[in-house]
Amino acid sequence: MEGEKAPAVEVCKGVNGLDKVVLREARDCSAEVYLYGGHVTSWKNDGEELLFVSNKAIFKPPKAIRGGIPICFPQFSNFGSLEQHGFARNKQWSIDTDPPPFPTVTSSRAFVDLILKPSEEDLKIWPNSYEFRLRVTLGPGGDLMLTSRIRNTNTEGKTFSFTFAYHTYFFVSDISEVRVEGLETLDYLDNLQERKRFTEQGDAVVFESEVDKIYLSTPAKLAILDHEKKRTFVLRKDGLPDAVVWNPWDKKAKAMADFGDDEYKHMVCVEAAAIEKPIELKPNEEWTGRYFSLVWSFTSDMDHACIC
Ligand code: TA6
Repeated sequence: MEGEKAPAVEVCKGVNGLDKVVLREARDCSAEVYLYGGHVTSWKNDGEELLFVSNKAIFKPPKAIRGGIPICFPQFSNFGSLEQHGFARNKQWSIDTDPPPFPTVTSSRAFVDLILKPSEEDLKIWPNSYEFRLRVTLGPGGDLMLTSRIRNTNTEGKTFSFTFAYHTYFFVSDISEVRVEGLETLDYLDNLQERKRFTEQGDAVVFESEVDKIYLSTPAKLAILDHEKKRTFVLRKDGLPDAVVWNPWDKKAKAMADFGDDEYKHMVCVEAAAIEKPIELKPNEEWTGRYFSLVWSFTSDMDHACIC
């Protein structure tokens, strides 16, 4: 391999021998996706990690990997009778060798198509036939895009509905220096107050204690400012009207076995989601949920991002 350029797409073994796909682009940009959970666990620009994965994360089914981008499907949190956050994040996905044409033309070579379909066992838990296609693309500029296409393949005319989230864990330098912008004046459900509905009063979401909020009908663009690192994550989402903001803070951190006591200081979850209005699909209908993020550095005299 000496001197040879690393391939744009490489299937290899990861933690505990689990299959993963490594995507590479110029400028030392890369991403890693585990087939277990269809789970992105790394996204780097200029060799620097941008996603948080706990040092105590468990890479062993059936436990979901703590960090990266778990996919919540067909249920977000406990919005239903299934296990917390549904089952897609603890299922074995496979590489989709024959995906249907992709809606948008991509200039990137660094992408992978994964697919999840229910087994006979799964149908006993959630009696719906579906095809869940996930494309993970690492753009030439280091941006990361996840595109989910979920098709109802029920034969006996049955409609199904689901809720969904890309439960992204961003790596931040110091949570007390972080602001999430784009959610001001919006209504949210507070998971710490029996999901009572409130309106965001602040001009940004900041963190001084545990936060667990579901923002409703948000703009398609949001931003996460990490002042200490002088960088901004710009998120764009399609087909995902809501956004969840979560930081467990100290007590919840201590209560999670697969999370370090102080790790809450270095992560924030900002999740593109569809929760308030479940997605309903008739047989043969398909839903697309796209999530895109890029990162850029801002100069010290800027006190907020322009997410125009
Ligand atoms: O997205 C926020 C949230 O729903 C929180 O309520 C918290 O439970 C978090 O997800 C983590 O959930 P997990 O099942 O991964 O421990």
